[in-house]
Amino acid sequence: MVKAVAVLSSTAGVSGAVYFTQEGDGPTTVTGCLSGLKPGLHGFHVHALGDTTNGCMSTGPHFNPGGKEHGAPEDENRHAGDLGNVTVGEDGTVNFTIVDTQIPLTGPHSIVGRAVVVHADPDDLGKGGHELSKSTGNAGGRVACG
Ligand SMILES: [Cu+2]
Ligand SMILES: [Zn+2]
Repeated sequence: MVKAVAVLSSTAGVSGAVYFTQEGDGPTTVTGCLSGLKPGLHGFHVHALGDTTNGCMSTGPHFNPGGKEHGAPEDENRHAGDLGNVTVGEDGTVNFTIVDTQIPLTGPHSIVGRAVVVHADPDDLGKGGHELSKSTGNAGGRVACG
């Protein structure tokens, strides 16, 4: 069992932590709790770089070792880092569990040492028709990362 954790920080009052576990070559389970977000959907991704020296902006684009387009977690054509959205409740908090096969914790495409980013707006999963849909899901600003 391999484990990793990301503690999120924010200049927008958002806080939380995200935990990753993977058994052997099996899927990775992601559990997290976030608070201080506005209710509704927020894009949630693994970005390529673990560099937060310039806040969330220095975490680079979505982790994309396969050179694919942005998509939904269930799509064949997606960035490895595309984990979709988290749904925040009226109290500004969310607890979630995501199980995904494209974010291993070991090997050449490991996500360890990268960054988790929570966005201001919903991720359109590549289907919004916006010029940014196929690269970022048009999910808006980066409100927390770690
Ligand atoms: Cu993102
Ligand atoms: Zn993406």
